[in-house]
Amino acid sequence: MSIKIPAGLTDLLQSFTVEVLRKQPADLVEFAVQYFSKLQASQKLPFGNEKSGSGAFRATKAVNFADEPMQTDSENGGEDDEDEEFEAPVINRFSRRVSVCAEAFNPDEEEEDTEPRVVHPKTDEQRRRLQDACQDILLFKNLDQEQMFQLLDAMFEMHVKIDEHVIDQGDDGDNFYVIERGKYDIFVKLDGLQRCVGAYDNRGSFGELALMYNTPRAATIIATSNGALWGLDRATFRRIILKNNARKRRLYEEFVKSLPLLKSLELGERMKVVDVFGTKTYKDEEQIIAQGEKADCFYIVESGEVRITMKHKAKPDANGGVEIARCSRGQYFGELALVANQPRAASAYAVGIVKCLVMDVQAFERLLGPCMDIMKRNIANYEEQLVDLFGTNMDLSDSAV
Ligand code: 1OR
Ligand code: 1OR
Repeated sequence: MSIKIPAGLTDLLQSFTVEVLRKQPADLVEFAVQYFSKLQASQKLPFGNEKSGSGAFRATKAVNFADEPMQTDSENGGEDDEDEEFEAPVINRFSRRVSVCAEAFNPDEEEEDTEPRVVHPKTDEQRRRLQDACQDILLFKNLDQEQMFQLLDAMFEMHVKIDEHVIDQGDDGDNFYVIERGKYDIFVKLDGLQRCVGAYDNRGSFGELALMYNTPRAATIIATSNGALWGLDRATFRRIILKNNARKRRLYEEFVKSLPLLKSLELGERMKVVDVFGTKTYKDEEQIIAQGEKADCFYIVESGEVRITMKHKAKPDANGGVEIARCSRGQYFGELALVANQPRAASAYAVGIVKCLVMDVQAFERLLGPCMDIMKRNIANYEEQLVDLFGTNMDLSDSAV
């Protein structure tokens, strides 16, 4: 008669034995009680599969990925200094490192998610760097905490050498990439010629399009310095991001249909806009844009009001700048610097709580070309208003004090 060994028992006992050998406790039974109690508690945590329970707590405190209210530490059980030395073994449901078949996934089906997870174990230091790199990734902004932890678990570190091709246009999409550091040029073949159409400078992400839409790579990405990236496999990306995109499309379909700015886009193109934006929430008086800074995002107000202020050479003593405009639901701002390729012409502040849809410059250029006429007409308007407000005929690039 064969005796069935329960799944996980060997790993559990091995990890416990390693801890005993490492710590050499005087009271083995007491140590075992502590060890397994903490293990049980750590498995209720999002990072329970990772090395250290305490590291996981710190990491969740440091970063606020989701815009929806996150669990507080007290809800999580709070930080416990006694956990400092605790090594939670890798034994739970995340521990198998396997790939899943992405193409079978249908984001619209709310079926129970039973696929095995991809996990690349990381040190606390790696996880901190990863969280920093992912903090501003717009595609990750609307994820819930559990989805975010699954993404972080699945990501893997890559070092890139100058001149390396990270992606080649026309290839199948394997990974999505988040930039930790380094510069990367974007090349697109236009009329048979390879042209540099943009660049990433130590921030941002790329490689989402082939994975989202099952298309060949739309651009070539070449490192112009040595760099570091975090990769995310196609299957995990599709399982989490496509599901989230389906939800976003349901939530935002009516809103984007109502936006005058997007009226030149077909419905399918508007939905692609929804796919790539992230939402950000700002507190009363929080600065959204700072005049004079380099620009890499475009904003549409979903709720609340945004105050635009400008400091100008013509009125140097206006404290904090002159209020020049307000934007409310459905209106946009932050386009001027992207269109004119110049620093921000004005500052933007939240009036009360404000929620914005935010799009990065690459998506702005890729998707909003057909909306450029409307934006350019508005920009011409700014120049006229500038004369009225500041009594000068300087152009907008003179605005920074
Ligand atoms: P991907 O999976 O197709 C190449 O692999 C990646 O380059 C792509 O995802 C985007 O993440 C990124 N057009 C297409 N892809 C771009 C572009 C882009 N910029 C970055 N990527 N355009 C440039 C906009 C500045 C439009 C060019 C006509
Ligand atoms: P940005 O990327 O330069 C600041 O970042 C944003 O403020 C800018 O894009 C516009 O979207 C927005 N002049 C310049 N920028 C303006 C103005 C404006 N109004 C809103 N923004 N004027 C006000 C016109 C009613 C004219 C200046 C006096």
